[in-house]
Amino acid sequence: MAELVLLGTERSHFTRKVRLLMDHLGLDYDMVDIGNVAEADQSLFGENPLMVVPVLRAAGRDLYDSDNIARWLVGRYDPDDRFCVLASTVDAMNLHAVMNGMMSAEVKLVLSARTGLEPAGVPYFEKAREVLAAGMTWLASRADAFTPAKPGWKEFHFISLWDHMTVCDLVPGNWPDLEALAETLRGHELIARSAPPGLEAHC
Ligand SMILES: N[C@@H](CCC(=O)N[C@@H](CS)C(=O)NCC(=O)O)C(=O)O
Repeated sequence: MAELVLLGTERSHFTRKVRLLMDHLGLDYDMVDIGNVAEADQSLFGENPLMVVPVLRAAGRDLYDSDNIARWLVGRYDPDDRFCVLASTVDAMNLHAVMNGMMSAEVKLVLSARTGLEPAGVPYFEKAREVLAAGMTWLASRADAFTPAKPGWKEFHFISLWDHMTVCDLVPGNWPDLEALAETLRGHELIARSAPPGLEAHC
């Protein structure tokens, strides 16, 4: 086993943003696919009491939460923060907050359906769909904030969100600027490498 072990799944968007960072940092790591993230078995998640992935196993410790993991990796392996993980402008922080929130809204919709709770028509889940639509409008109006020719943390975050929404058929409507952004990002070999299973069928 490598010194760094990432617990996650091939489809998990929160895991993918960390994988993209690790791949771009050139880190040697093993990925352990934990299977169904809807399981209520804490031992699957490196004993993370929140029972979510990703979890990074490093130096004998388990580290929880994608953003914590990214910050830890930068502190240890990339002091110059080449991929702008630590960007702290209001615009950068809002961008990440919105993308994280959209990813969480997706998790609600996907896992409710997976665990037998049909989301259609339930106001709580309808709000999650509204969040995806409003978030998409918000992101589309800021498409020029992304630099697809030189991907960094915000582009890793965006493609993780977008590809997952695509695979899960959750993209509300047409977003030409964001689709073009995603296409350019997918053209980078290091990004294409971690594409979620099933994406080919949509592209
Ligand atoms: N804030 C967490 C969110 C992680 C998360 O929600 N992961 C999803 C998979 S993409 C999960 O494991 N969900 C299981 C559940 O909600 O029961 C992070 O950034 O790591």
